[in-house]
Amino acid sequence: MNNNILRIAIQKSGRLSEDSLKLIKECGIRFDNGAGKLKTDATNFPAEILFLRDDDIPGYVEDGVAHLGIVGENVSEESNRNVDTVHKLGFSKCRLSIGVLREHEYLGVQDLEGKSIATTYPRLLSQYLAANNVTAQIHEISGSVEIAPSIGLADAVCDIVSSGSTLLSNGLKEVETIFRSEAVMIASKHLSEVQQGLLDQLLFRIKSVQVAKN
Ligand code: PRT
Ligand code: ZN
Repeated sequence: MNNNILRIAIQKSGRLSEDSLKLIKECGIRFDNGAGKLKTDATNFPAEILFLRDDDIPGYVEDGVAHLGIVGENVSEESNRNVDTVHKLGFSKCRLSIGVLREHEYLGVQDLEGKSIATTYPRLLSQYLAANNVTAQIHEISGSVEIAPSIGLADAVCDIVSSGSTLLSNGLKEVETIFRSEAVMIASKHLSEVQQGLLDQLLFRIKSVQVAKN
């Protein structure tokens, strides 16, 4: 493998994609992002861009297949992969919250004792419950989490919230925020000296772009 280039993994298609591409371009890195491509070479910087599903990015970075990745902190933390979080990027802000049916009179986290909670974030949820001495049943499901309480599949949900309108339209209310997230840059723990130098250059450019915006 070429230890003199940086392979940067970003989300192929989703909420992070546009801002990830914009950030890379704002750093002055040029590349051809031909539609449908899974990998592209930068033309003026020793880098390659990989386009992946966000959930796969922490694992690729841990394994060193990619050297850098842009993902939500929620995905990186849930994955529990051994990577370095090198910079917070300020976009795709959201929170991981617990929601219960609107008519449920919720008095505090102890109300979750013995309840079932549907989520795609079992690790972050179990950490939160343990920290609060609550024992609840975690129902891991892969999507459409918010519908679970209204169809009797679970008493509560733990899912990503941004505006709150999805909770609302499913008859739920947000009762606890367990994690606040934004897009972050993660890096492999096994960078060559050249790659570390390239990362430093990139971080310098990212910070300059962020300062210029504030
Ligand atoms: O296909 P791939 O696996 O790559 O993408 P994905 O579908 O898993 O992820 P995607 O593109 O939906 O989200 C990528 C990242 O964006 C997430 O990991 C978060 O870090 C961040 N993000 C920011 C969000 C939201 N805002 C968000 N609102 N991720 C998901 N949502 C969903 C949430 O799951 C819920 O269904 O939007 C709904 C809630 O939104 P509101 O505005 O109604 O509260
Ligand atoms: Zn995903």
